[in-house]
Amino acid sequence: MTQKHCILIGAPVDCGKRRRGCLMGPDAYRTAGIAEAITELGHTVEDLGNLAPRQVDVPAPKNDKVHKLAENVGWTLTLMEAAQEAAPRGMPIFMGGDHALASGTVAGMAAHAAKEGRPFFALWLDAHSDIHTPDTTDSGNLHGTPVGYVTGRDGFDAYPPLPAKVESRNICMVGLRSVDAPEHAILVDGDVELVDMRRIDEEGISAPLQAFLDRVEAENGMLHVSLDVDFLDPSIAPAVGTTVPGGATVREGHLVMEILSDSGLVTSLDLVELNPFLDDRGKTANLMVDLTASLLGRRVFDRPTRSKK
Ligand code: 5AB
Ligand code: MN
Ligand code: MN
Ligand code: MN
Repeated sequence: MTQKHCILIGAPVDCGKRRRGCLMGPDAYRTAGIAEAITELGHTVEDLGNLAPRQVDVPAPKNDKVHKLAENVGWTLTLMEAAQEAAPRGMPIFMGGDHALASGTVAGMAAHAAKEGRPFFALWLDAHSDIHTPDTTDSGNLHGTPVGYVTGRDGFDAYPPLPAKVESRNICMVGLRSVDAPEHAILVDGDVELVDMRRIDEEGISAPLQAFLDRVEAENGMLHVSLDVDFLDPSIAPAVGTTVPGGATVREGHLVMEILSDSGLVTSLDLVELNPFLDDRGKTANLMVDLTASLLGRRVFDRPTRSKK
């Protein structure tokens, strides 16, 4: 694959939910050798270290369950800016941190695409749809709301105005198996591309993914990938607070990354929800780094592996 300049951005966001530990994520990826793995593939790496949230004051949320609104808004501002700063220089890899960080990274990357005059697409690899708003969330955990924010849903008045709204038809969610009722209501009437686990069981993971990538390519789009640890089955990726059984296997995870890599379409990546406090001897951090390596071109063989007669 063509050489990339990868920009590692530590986003120790831990305010998107109540269970603590995701703030250790960026250092777990570093410990698992993310920079070395990328360099080994012939790319260059720059690590910007860990960022900190902007300090902001916000009005009290209407829904009093909402947890740490000001800190979430502060992180959104920081990361929206960081994404736009890094994107013109290379491929940003946001090392989370919980999924609340995607409010900033996705909004920032969408703003960058708009500046470039290119359509923006997002691939959401997750057990959950994360399309709540601060008004619809029952848990009050804002890591369940980034898709709601970036698609311009109402209820985000405390957040910065979106520089560029993400078109819901340009979002593909893969791995779905836990969707709350208010999210379900929005999704069934909407045009987000939905690939739930049943569809993966029946059709395999490559056909629906390839169909989405064909659209990105046809429109010369920029593609952001948001990889939530809970996309993967908890038996292979235990280091996450929101485990849902029946997730993607190791091979499905790698296959997605290999297909993405072959497409050459990915322009930015989130690695989110890793909680190293819950890990088993670094197993999940190592798997996330291996998946990142597959996305950046690591292969056993270049295809085809079968010898021609
Ligand atoms: B994650 C739930 N829908 O709103 C909620 O891990 C879970 O970033 C959200 O996908 C999970 O609390 C957020 C029940
Ligand atoms: Mn998520
Ligand atoms: Mn999730
Ligand atoms: Mn989670």
